[in-house]
Amino acid sequence: MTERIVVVGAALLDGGRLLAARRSAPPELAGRWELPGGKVEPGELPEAALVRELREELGVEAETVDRLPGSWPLKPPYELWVWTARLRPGSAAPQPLQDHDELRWLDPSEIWSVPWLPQDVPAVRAALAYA
Ligand code: 9L3
Ligand code: MG
Repeated sequence: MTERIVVVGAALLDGGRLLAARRSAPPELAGRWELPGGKVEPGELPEAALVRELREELGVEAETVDRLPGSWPLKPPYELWVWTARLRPGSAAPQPLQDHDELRWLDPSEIWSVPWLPQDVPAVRAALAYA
């Protein structure tokens, strides 16, 4: 079986800045920064999964905007699909509620100032074009 499992990630944008989230778990990923998100559950639409993950992980109400073309390999059987996203009016500000211990809104000039998960780097580069 080589079934792929889609992991959805958000390039959450606000005023030209991109939200980066530092993972606190699992230990092998802790300290690295990522686009927040997670696994799509069986029967779930990817965009709905992303809205759910952002609610669970960050406590925000968000909406997806555009899917970035392409997908990026993660540890098998996972692959990463990314959408640009924005906070809905009235959403709470993002907080690290689960799996993260720090959040940072990065200007395009600061994007490479944090150690991203290596597997997120190509997606972050693609997301920059939308910032
Ligand atoms: N992952 C990598 N980059 C990302 C995300 C959201 C996830 N931007 C990897 C980390 C885990 C797997 O995908 O190995 C599942 O993610 P999660 O459900 O632990 O967030
Ligand atoms: Mg996650």
